[in-house]
Amino acid sequence: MIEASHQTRLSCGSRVLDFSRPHVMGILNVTPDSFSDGGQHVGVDAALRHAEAMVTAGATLVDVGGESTRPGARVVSPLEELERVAPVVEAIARELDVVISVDTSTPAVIRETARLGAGLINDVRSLTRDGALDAAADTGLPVCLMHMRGEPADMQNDPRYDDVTAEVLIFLRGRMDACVAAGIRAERIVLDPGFGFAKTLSHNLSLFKHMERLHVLGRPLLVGVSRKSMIGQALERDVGQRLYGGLGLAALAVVQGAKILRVHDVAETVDVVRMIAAVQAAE
Ligand code: 8Y4
Repeated sequence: MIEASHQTRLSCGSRVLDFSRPHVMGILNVTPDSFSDGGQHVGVDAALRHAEAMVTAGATLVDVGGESTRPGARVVSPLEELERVAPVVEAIARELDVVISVDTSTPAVIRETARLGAGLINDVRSLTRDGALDAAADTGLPVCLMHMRGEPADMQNDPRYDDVTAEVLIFLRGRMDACVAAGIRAERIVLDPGFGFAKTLSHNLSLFKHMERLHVLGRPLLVGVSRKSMIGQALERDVGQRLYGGLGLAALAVVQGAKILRVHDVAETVDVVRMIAAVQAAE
């Protein structure tokens, strides 16, 4: 296995992640129109209970998102996004021992959730919105930079690459440079290939196969493939039948040195991670 990075700890506000082992990040959607969770975690109480169940199952991060990135999803104003996410972040920070990741591209949400106890900014737009770099820099929190082209609404319109992994690498290096220029030190950055974002099935498979090339950037990798259409397309499975495919990919990602797995199915993924660790710890 390729060693991901020599740095083994990431400071996430009041908590620290130890990257001598991989971590499982549980997905917590707080969007009323979220297709996978059907909007059932809209209430703060329901969201908190779901977060608690994921922490009990072994998640060391929960990713709270209030804006759907699904093509055709309604545009959400910054205030509406904040009203969905903030009470959930506040409740989790008060009740649970977990790193709260906030899935947002919105400067006001970055600033306010950091104040309420967030530990990581997870931006599928890699801090490209006006004011997002400065907002993230001011929080002092780590950021996850993800590869995407265009916007969620149009990203799947005929995406083309000569060498998808090389182009993702160049993009991520560029966003790292932009972060460093804005005062976000490289030590605060997590990188993500962005599976399913502006990529065909062949792009996703090739990028997955060659993911280890991204270790040249020297930062921990986050991988999000849980229930995604790349599994559906490769196996011809509806969204409810993608667990085993996703667990296979989770194992492959860990073997390739990924340090955070963003998943819906926390308990199952934690078993995969622990099983790999048991083998790797053997003589
Ligand atoms: C079924 C379930 C089908 C989920 C599609 C989906 C990533 C991410 C998303 C990712 C990081 C999603 C917020 C898309 N994906 N953040 N966010 N990396 N860092 N789709 O891969 O889960 S949302």
